[in-house]
Amino acid sequence: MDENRGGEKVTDCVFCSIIDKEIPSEIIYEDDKVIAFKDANPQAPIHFLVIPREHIESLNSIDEENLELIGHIFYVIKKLVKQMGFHEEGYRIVNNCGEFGGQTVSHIHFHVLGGRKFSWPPG
Ligand code: DGP
Repeated sequence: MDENRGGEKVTDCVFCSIIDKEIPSEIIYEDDKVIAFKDANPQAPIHFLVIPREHIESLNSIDEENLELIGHIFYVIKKLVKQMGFHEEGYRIVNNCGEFGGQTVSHIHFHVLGGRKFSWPPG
C-alpha cells in the first residue's frame, strides 16, 4: 500500500495498482505526490502519463485543495520534457475528461506526447 497516497486506494483502478506496483509499468519519475510512467498504448515516439498518487477520478473532481497538486503535475511535466530533451521542439499535453472526452481510466492523468509533429483538431 502506498504511504503517500493522500487518500483511499480504489481496488479496481488500474492506475492505483500501478502506483502500488501490483501491475508492472515503466516508471520514469516518482515523488511523494505523483508518478510518471510510459503509456502501454503509445500514440507517439514519446508517450507517458503523469498521475497523482491520490485517486482523483477526473478534472471534474478537483477542488481548491488540489490546486497545488495540479500545479505540481505541470511543473513535473516541464522538468521531465526538459530532461528528456524535447522541450524545444515542442510536445502535447492531453487530459481526457469523461466519456465524450475519451477518458477510459477513471484516475486523473495527463498524457505527455512528443517526438513527432501533431495536428489540430484532434479526432
Ligand atoms: P485515457 O483514454 O485518456 O483514459 O487514457 C488511458 C491511457 O492509459 C491509455 O492511453 C492507455 C493507458 N493504459 C491503460 N492501462 C494501462 C496499463 O496497465 N499500463 C500502462 N502503462 N498504461 C495503461
